[in-house]
Amino acid sequence: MEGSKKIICINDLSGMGKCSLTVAIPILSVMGIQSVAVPTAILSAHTGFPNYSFFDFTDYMPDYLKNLSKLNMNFDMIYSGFLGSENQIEIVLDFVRQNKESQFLCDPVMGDNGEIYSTYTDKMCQEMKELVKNADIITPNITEASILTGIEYPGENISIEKAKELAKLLSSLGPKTVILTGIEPDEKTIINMAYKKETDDYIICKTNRSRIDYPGTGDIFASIIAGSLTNGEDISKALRKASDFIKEASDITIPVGSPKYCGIMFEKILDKLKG
Ligand code: PXL
Repeated sequence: MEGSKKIICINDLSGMGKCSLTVAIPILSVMGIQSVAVPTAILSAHTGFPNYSFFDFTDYMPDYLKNLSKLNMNFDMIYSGFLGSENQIEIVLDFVRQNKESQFLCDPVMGDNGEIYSTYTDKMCQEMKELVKNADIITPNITEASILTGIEYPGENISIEKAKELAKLLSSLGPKTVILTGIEPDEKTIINMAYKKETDDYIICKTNRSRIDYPGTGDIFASIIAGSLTNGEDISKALRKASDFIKEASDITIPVGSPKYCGIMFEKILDKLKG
């Protein structure tokens, strides 16, 4: 009756940079899903650019979410990404608790390459753990996995055995499915791995690594996973789709020589996500 499937996308809107809402919206649309955008902050460009403006949307979020709820629509999934303040994480947590019938995919965007983002405080890390506890699916990289579990950052080039331990440890925090991203067992390979608590099984998706890692690819990855799972595809198919898409878009971007912060030219191959 309500038409297409719907995913609530809680993320920032960055004008330049191909990340967050500006990738989630086109990706979900081409996958036949309506994205219901909930901005967390509005930036002229993401924070990796030489300069940017930043408008924190936290104060507007409770009223925004209250009004969305009053519409009595059925939202298939809530998908959260970049969150900018303690208060914002609490607002998202409340919303998730009030909408238990929707799947919750939490991409705990907190850091990269062993570094926590400068906007993150200790209190925000605690709040993020609480959010993760309430998630059905999480998609951390190894930096985020180490922050969430409290283990020392082991670097990206961990063994598959170590990655399996880490994924299982993360699932003990609450989520039924953990997708650990960006495992680099050697220079040429990138592995995205899923652990399903219910069946105690691991799905390993290996891809040839691109020469350059671009910002925003984590958001593209999580958006494709959200769309694919909402469309009823299994985790193995979702992982393959997301990993291959990012590899292909990175490979067409590298020869162009654009600054890394401009992200990957995913628009050129968006149609591959159809059907
Ligand atoms: O996930 C990438 C991202 C999203 N949102 C903002 C960012 C970045 C990466 O730097 O700055 C605001």
